[in-house]
Amino acid sequence: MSLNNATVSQRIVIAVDLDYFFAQCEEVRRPELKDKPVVVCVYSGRTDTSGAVSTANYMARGLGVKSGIPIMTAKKILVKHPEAIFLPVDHEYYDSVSERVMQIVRGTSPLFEQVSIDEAFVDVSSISHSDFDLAGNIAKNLKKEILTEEKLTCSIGVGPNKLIAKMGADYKKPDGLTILPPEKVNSFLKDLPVGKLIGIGAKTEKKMEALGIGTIYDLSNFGANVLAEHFGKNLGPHFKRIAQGIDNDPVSPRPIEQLSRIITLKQDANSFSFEDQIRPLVTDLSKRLQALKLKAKVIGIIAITSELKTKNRAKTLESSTDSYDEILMISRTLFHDFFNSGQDHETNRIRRAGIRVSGLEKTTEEFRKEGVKSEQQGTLTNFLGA
Ligand code: DCP
Ligand code: CA
Ligand code: CA
Repeated sequence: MSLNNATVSQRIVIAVDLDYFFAQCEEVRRPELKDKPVVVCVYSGRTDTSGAVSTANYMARGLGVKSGIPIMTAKKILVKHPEAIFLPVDHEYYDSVSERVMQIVRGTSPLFEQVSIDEAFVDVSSISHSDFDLAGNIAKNLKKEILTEEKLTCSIGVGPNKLIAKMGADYKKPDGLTILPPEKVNSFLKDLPVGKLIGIGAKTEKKMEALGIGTIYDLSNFGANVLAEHFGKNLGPHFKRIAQGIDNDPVSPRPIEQLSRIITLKQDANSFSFEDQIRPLVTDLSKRLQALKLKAKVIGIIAITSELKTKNRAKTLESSTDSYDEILMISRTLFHDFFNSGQDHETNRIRRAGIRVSGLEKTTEEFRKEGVKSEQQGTLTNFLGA
């Protein structure tokens, strides 16, 4: 009986996507950017303006700047806005912000799946008792926590599966919250253009248009055979299913592979003179490891030179650790070796320094707990089967 209830109970998934992520990160560390158009760029290095726009804040977007356009085009669009700010991407910094945000999101439930630097799903079926109102409150609290802790806004969708949750998150941006219980899914999808379906890109959208398919509703009613003819026997029916809002892909937690912290030094250094600045990173990492009940087998340092080249050094340990003292000691050795190894000290002058722990393993205590859990599950299954 209870097994039956469990299988028919409503699945509820939350999709979180951070707003204009790289550009918002830049606004967080320099709040004076907030009322200016901000364009984050991937400079290819050939000329001062060659390269593409990574992302832009909503003010720049309002003026026509989009991800992927050439930097030159963005400069032309913003020519009458001398206050506009163009910045190079700073992946290490966005990674560290992302990691902290993901830690908050994971706090909602361990049934958590990170899908990109700024995006994650959480299956909240169990913690919301399959109640969409409760799930909506969980989403609101999560938005509040990300804003309080990291000063970042995000958009969240709550739906009966990953597809609908993700479409809900995309629906209203920035700072949106769209709650789509099953009874609202059809009316939500119906009038949207097919291009809004996750997995239908511009090319497919064009092909569909040629077949007379404009809206998601059109697609949901289109003959499965004709779709299979045009898009293949797997993709055709898949498109029809997603147009009906059907998606059975579970939220699948993935193990964390590494954690890192990085800072910009108060001044560029060519020796390990900045230990005081490194200690808080080590504290932070050691606390994170302990909170996650993980230990690191590999300790590494990240050194970003004055010319913005990233260099890494790492040491593999005999036995994994989460200890502040040990991580600090190894980092110290690695930094000393790094500075002493350079034939020419100038090339080892660094601007930013960081620590990375990887080869993460569960602590034995966690293994033991998991063992107990699977034994209990085994017992439960045996009991139900009997
Ligand atoms: N990104 C990139 N180049 C692209 C698209 C994205 O470098 N063509 C990077 C920058 C984005 C980040 O990935 O900040 C996340 O991508 P999103 O598609 O989620 O876009 P944003 O977060 O920037 O904006 P939105 O508010 O629309 O989510
Ligand atoms: Ca985003
Ligand atoms: Ca995203």
